[in-house]
Amino acid sequence: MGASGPAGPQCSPGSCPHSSWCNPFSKLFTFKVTAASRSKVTNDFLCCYLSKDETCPRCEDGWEPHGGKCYFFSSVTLTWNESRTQCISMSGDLVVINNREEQRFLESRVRGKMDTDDKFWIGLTDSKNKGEWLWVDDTRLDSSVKFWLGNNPDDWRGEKPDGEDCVRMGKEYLMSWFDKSCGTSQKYICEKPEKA
Ligand SMILES: [Ca+2]
Ligand SMILES: [Ca+2]
Repeated sequence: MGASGPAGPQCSPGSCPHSSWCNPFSKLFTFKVTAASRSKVTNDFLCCYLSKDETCPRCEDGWEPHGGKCYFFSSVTLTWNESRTQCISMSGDLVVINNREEQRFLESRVRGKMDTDDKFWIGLTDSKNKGEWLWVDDTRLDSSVKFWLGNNPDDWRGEKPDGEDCVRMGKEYLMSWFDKSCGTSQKYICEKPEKA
């Protein structure tokens, strides 16, 4: 729409009055059309819609959108705690895998990002109580939504005497979770909601 579009700061390049307006099917848009001045809202919507690729990214640079969430796949390695701190500093947290579809997406994405043996921390740990696997949002691991590989979790003590209390994912299968000593350095996956 550019120079011929409605005047006002909300239509300047690089801004959007409300990113939800970029979605003509969103409830907010429907609500605004009903509740506010129809012509103004339509203008704002058109402005936003026509330039949405530039002005309404769903995720920040470096984050990948999927299913209403944004995902960050690190290229550096950190311990599980350091990884979590890093995700939180970017307004997210380590990824919580809520269903099979999300696991499938993540598995397909890490596949192209792994060197020989590196894998990615996810937000699952039993460091509070051995054997009680909790996600970083404090939900308990659902027995119908788990993707351990082979005989994991095995709490192997060959590497560190306190065993393996954190979970990383990788390997080219849907079943791709391994418990691992939290103090080892791994790549990691952060998750946060799309921009409102
Ligand atoms: Ca999730
Ligand atoms: Ca293990």
